[in-house]
Amino acid sequence: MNERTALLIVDAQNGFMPGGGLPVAGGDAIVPVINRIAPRFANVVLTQDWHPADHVSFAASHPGRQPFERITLPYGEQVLWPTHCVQGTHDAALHAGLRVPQAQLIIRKGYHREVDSYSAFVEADRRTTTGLAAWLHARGITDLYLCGLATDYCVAWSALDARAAGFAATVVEDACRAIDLDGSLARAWRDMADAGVGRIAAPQLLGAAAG
Ligand code: VGL
Ligand code: ZN
Repeated sequence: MNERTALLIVDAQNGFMPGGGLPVAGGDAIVPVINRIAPRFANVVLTQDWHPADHVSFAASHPGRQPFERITLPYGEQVLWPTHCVQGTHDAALHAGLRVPQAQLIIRKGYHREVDSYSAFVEADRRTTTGLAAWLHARGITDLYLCGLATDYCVAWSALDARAAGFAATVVEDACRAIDLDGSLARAWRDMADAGVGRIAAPQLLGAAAG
């Protein structure tokens, strides 16, 4: 891939793998797929969900509430999650099998106690930037390929915000896995299609980049 293209690896962390705090079914199956596609990219950026222990998105922070219930916060609806990806823990570490030594940037997100951040670009208040768009623009990057966890939350929100920030965006669908809560996966694919987010499978990407 050329210098204007980057691979964005979203939340490929222990917390979203089987055995993690918020396990995504088959989450670990994306690791070998990512390891196959990443060498094709000169520019690689990773994200890490990075929450304080008392984060507002945790059900445990709301007495009497259970994981996967919804509450209303000042910025809108929030799903309450099981405790996951607490700063500095093994749960928050990147999967040890990832092989992306050339990665240039790790964007951490979700570190403000009162605000969640599914998106790699803008927090859930839809105002606070992570700085990623400015970094990509400054590097002359115009095209993004996205992969990671979870398809219907952090990958989808990141892809939609990438489009809103003027980037071309394509999701590598077999390098992602979904949480799929109440139809969230179908809704995410529909929203992404409507926003002009492309969709490709790793073998096609590898074929297209061959030679
Ligand atoms: C995610 C829910 C909560 C994700 C992160 O990475 O998709 N989902 N925090
Ligand atoms: Zn989170």
